[in-house]
Amino acid sequence: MISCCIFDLDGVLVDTAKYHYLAWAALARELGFDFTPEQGEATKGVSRMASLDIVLRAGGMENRFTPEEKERLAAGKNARYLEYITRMTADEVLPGVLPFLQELRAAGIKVVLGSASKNAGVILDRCGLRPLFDHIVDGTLVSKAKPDPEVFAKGAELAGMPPAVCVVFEDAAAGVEAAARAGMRSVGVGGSPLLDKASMQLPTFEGFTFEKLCNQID
Ligand code: B16
Ligand code: MG
Repeated sequence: MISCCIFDLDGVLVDTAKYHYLAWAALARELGFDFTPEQGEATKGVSRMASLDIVLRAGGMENRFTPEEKERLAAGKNARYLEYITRMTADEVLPGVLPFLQELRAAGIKVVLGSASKNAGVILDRCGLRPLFDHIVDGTLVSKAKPDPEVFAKGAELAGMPPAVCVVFEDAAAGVEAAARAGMRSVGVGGSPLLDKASMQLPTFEGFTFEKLCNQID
């Protein structure tokens, strides 16, 4: 039985991964090195400070900065990221997402957000998605980053649902692992081979329905 669907945000409902990447790449350029899209893959789903460490490591600068300087670098990246996301519109919700969320709500399935992002609220408001969620758990409410299960465990708790009836939708390997550690099944969204541990794969939400979810998941 499935009674609760928990959605990651970046890369599942909206394609903000491209904005994260542009902002990290700009920071790397300021520091004097290139941060490639391939290197950017590793920042998906992980926290802001963990992403900064990935960027600095790519430039051989992992031991260069004090914790205070790192906070400043991360704040600079976030300011640039905010410039992108405060211009987002509902057009940037990924294809098929809206009808699927609406179908879940009409069927009485709990719809929960489980995102690592501290900017989730801005994105949900800009894209008009907030009213579709029963509960929102984001980076402002959790202290342990994915692959820790905290974000999904908290979402299920708020919804009053046991893990066995929850399904997590994720685009990042760290999120798929977090779902498994929370005792939940997961749907790997976007078709990356890095998601092979998910219970099922979903290249796109276009044409996807609750019935297909129930039939296709293990
Ligand atoms: P912020 P998700 C994650 O969001 C992103 O995938 C990841 O790239 C980012 O570093 C993290 O949020 C923190 O984001 O800097 O906005 O707090 O995929 O868990 O929705
Ligand atoms: Mg994501």
